[in-house]
Amino acid sequence: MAQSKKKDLFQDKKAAAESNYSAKDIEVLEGLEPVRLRPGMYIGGTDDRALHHLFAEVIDNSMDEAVAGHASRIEVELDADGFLSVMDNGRGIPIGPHPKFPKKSALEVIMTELHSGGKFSSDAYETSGGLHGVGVSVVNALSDFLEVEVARNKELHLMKFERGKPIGKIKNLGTINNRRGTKVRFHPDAEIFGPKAAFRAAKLFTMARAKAYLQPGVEIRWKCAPEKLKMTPDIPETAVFHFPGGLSDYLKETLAGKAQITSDIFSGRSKKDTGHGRVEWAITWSPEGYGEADSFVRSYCNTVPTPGGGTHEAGLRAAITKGLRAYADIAGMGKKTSHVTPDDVMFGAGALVSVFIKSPEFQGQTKDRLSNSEAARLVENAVRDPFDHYLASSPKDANLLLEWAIERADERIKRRKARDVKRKSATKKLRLPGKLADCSRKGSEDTEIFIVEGDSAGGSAKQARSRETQAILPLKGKILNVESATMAKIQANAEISDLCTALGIGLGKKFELDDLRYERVVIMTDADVDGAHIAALLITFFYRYTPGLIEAGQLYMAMPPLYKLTQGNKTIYAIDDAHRAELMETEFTGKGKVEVGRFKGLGEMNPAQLKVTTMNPATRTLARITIDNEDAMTTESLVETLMGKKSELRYEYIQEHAQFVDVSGV
Ligand code: 28F
Repeated sequence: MAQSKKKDLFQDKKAAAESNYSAKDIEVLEGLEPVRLRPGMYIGGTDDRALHHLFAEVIDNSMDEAVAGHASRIEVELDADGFLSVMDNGRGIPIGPHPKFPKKSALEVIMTELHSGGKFSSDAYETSGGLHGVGVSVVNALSDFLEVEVARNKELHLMKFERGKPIGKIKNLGTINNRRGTKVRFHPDAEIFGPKAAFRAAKLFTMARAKAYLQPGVEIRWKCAPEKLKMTPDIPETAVFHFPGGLSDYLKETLAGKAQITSDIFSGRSKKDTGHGRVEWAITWSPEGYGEADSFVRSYCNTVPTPGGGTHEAGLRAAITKGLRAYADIAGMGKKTSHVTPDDVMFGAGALVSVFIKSPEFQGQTKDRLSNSEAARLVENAVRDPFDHYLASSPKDANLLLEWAIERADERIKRRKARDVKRKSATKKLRLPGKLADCSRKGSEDTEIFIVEGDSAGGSAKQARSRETQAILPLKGKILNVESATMAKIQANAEISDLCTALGIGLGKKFELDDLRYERVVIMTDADVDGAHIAALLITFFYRYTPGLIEAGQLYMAMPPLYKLTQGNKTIYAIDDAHRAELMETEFTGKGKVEVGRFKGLGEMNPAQLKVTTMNPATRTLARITIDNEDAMTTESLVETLMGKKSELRYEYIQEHAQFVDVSGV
């Protein structure tokens, strides 16, 4: 969107705020604007992955028609000019007047209003993947051109859009006899995705094929212009995907002839629909691994991939682990399997699980993890009995699988012992930053590293710590703001490379939680504006380059006290104003004045005070940093707004939130 236009929008909103437009007008103003202003909020970014999310949104709507039994064929076509078409032979998007916007057709509303494809509000669909994302109106907003054809009641209708705005009215192109359904043809907007952005044939091909595995009844036809296949000659110009064997076929394709531990794949689908949804699964084990990975688990909800895993995967793991343990007990191997964990059982597994449930909830930074707890029960209950039968009916396979899991457990324990020794010896070899005061404990269990602001605080922290389990890394001033820095700049930054060396970790894809040299990473900065800024810079760094550390719940903030309260020979500490008020009420008798001292910074505290208030696990409080999975898109956007380059977003954020700042207490 042109810069000037963006300012206009702000001016309009500001003007609106000042000249009290009614909310209705602002509502009308917005329409799809928020989508173009912050695409990251809706499709997780504007990179290649986000671009292909547009295709997912469109085909998911066709898949919903197929899963609901109204469509049997979907056609996907990538043209030489970069336009992508998806067509189904379903009922066709309704084109009558929309109940809420009588002047507009249902089609126009669904294409131009956010979240208007609301399939849950109607009983048109039992389950829907389409609303897992954000709906086709988002695709419309982010396309410089989009046209939709609806063949319904033997009439063909056409409507065109540019960047989400209708170009003319819906057109009736007359009678059509041999066709029904919906076709969407669109081109991603270079203003959003950049001039070089283009759909990749290989990715579209793989995504379309996966959909066919997930809905055995549907046939998906692929067509691609030869110009789009230059980079990937192994992708054909045309193909037909139709897999009656469902996930079992999918898994066979993935295995591509790999050796298996058991004689065959264990697969199935839930029998009766208990009203809680239905499940399909396929699992086998291979000693060859899957490329880089030891195991291969792919899960889906209403045909939508859930790369972040979730409760359905947990249900599968539970059923397999409990089933194998139960078999071991019956076979008199219970003792030998007591140390076997679900990770050991799933090591080498190639597993697919696909659930169909009514109201899926997704979590994770890109909303790609299923969080419905009923999905775990649904899958475990569906898989457990058939798995018990599978094991009982082929004891040879069952024993092979059991031995496999026991070997994995033994190996894991050996590896952990070796790693602990390596860690300690590596510390000697590893060029650790000189300023790191490391802890003496061998293993990482229950050890922690305090990242401390400034040398003076670092000094008293080194005296206050427990040498056996607590390491101190003093930082000089503010670290680089990674939100607006290139990877090259980040890798060249001395403070950040010292931090990574001390933690023993790599960045981004190189990050392995197992490499972490401590169990907890604690940010310990002054409780003032500078300290807060340094903490924000560090948290931004960890969020962007080692999110796994936060998701594992291993990043913390120390909570140094703001106040020291003394009455006679009683001294206690308060971490903030509210805590001080509470302690004044509950901890002191009426007799004698209570001295209130305020700590300006960590350096002001003597080691004994720092230890008891902030570092000693027995007496301190730590705040664990978490990503708000409920609405992680907000986290994504908030980090971008507060730490990113687009100052106008910060301006708007401060404007919107300024009124909540309490200036009285300054
Ligand atoms: C290429 C993309 O989007 N296909 C679609 C339908 C069919 C219906 C529908 C869609 C909003 C609230 C229902 C028709 N008749 N392909 C597609 N096919 N949306 S999107 O309805 C959306 C309404 O609930 C449809 C009867 N019921 C539903």
